Amino acid sequence: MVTSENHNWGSYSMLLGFKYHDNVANGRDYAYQLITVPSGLTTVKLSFWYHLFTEDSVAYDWFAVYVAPVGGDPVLKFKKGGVDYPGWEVYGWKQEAIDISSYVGQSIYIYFEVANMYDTLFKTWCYLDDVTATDNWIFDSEIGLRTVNGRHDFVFLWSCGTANEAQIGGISGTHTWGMAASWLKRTALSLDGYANPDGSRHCFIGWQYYSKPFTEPTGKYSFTYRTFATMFYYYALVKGYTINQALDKASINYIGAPFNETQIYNGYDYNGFLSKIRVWGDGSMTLP
Ligand SMILES: [Ca+2]
Ligand SMILES: [Ca+2]
Repeated sequence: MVTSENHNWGSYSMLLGFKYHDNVANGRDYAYQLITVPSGLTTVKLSFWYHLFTEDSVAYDWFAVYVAPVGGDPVLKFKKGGVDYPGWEVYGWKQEAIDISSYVGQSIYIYFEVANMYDTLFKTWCYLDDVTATDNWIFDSEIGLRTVNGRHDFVFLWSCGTANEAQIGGISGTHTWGMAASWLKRTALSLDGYANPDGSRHCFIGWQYYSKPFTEPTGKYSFTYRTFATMFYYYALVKGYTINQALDKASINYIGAPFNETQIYNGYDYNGFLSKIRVWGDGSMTLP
């Protein structure tokens, strides 16, 4: 069922399983979607967010995801079970991404399933939200494995969701999460490094929620946000301005107002999400 009682983004999610239905021994509640993975792509990932509730043990009930090529057998791609009997566990929302690059050029069924096995005791159900299949994924944790500690002092990611405050990230040994932590290998950053530069000589710029398309006009003449971003780099790298000065100069010339008077700094609503550029760390630094 579609429900508004628990969701990750937006107002709704899909509820699978036996929350409102009597338990069925060896019952499987499922939903599926046929998609075609376009040929010519190299890295394609299926991403989804799930929130699993279970009263049962890992051996008896689970949430699982299968991929089945048309005319082929389903292949188990993800499985998450409960806790040891007599557990009662509420997991938070979690994102999972499955590599489906091997299905490029094929049509596949994607199955999401909640299984209640063997008996009618102890219910299990799962909410599912934000299912997407996209190419050219870059994972924060994979970046963290490939970046050298102390090497990256400035990073600007013009991409959705790269600077949501709850996702500034963290570092645990070689494992990192969040784009800022994965690139800069640090999380102690001013959360408004434009208004309050922290003097750390480390700066991460990203987008909270939705980023502006490069092709979108800024409102000044026929300039687009591509021009703004390009000229930011020109002022920062060629002219030797500080990050803040380069943001302001590009903003005045190609958006029509200082950076802190623009909607990309102050935020604009997109699909109910306050979206904006976030400057974390030291906006007063200059780039070598
Ligand atoms: Ca939703
Ligand atoms: Ca059960």
